[in-house]
Amino acid sequence: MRIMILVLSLMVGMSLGNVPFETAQPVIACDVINHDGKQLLFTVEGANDTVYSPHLKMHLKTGSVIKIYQIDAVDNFIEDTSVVDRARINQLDLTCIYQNEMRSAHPWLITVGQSDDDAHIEVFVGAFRATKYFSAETRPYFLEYRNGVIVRRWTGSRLNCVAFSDAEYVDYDGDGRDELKVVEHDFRNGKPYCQVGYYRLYGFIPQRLIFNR
Ligand SMILES: [Ca+2]
Repeated sequence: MRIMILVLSLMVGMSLGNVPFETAQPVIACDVINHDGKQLLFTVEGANDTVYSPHLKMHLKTGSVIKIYQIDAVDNFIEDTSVVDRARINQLDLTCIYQNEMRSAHPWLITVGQSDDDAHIEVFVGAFRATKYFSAETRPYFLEYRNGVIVRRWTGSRLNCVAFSDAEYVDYDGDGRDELKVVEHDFRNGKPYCQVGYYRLYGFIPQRLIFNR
């Protein structure tokens, strides 16, 4: 249910009406979700900087704004929201229904899902910033889209590990609710290691349900 946008290319000739989706703002990451009979596209977009994660030893291209679009053409709905590609999105008729400036958080990843009993949409954003006690690294932002706005649920310095390189809402255990799958990175005895953890918010606190590696 998530599409990481890692390259900017291939979009020549693809357009949204007369305005190519890509040209208005560079799209860094996006995800699509079915919601209340509609389809919504969540994006991280806008020009910002490229940051370097000392723990992941990789560069991350960041955006400046979170936007939500309604996909208008009913007969154009995305059938499988897990495999939507960038070219497909550029062919859709989109109406921007919300945007939220997040430049200072340096967002580089977004994934959306439904992990509890209410109708609000869970939104997880990969941010990158320093905190009071830690130097700049990837930061988990658990947000929620409710009543037409994005609100903060839980933002913290880290989950189980120092950094994460990917995240995606998926229904891991098949119970109809999405868990947040996070690819996390840490050091053990001085050596880097990676694990995949599955999280869900209980109240306002993320709890790891299981990790499988
Ligand atoms: Ca589940």
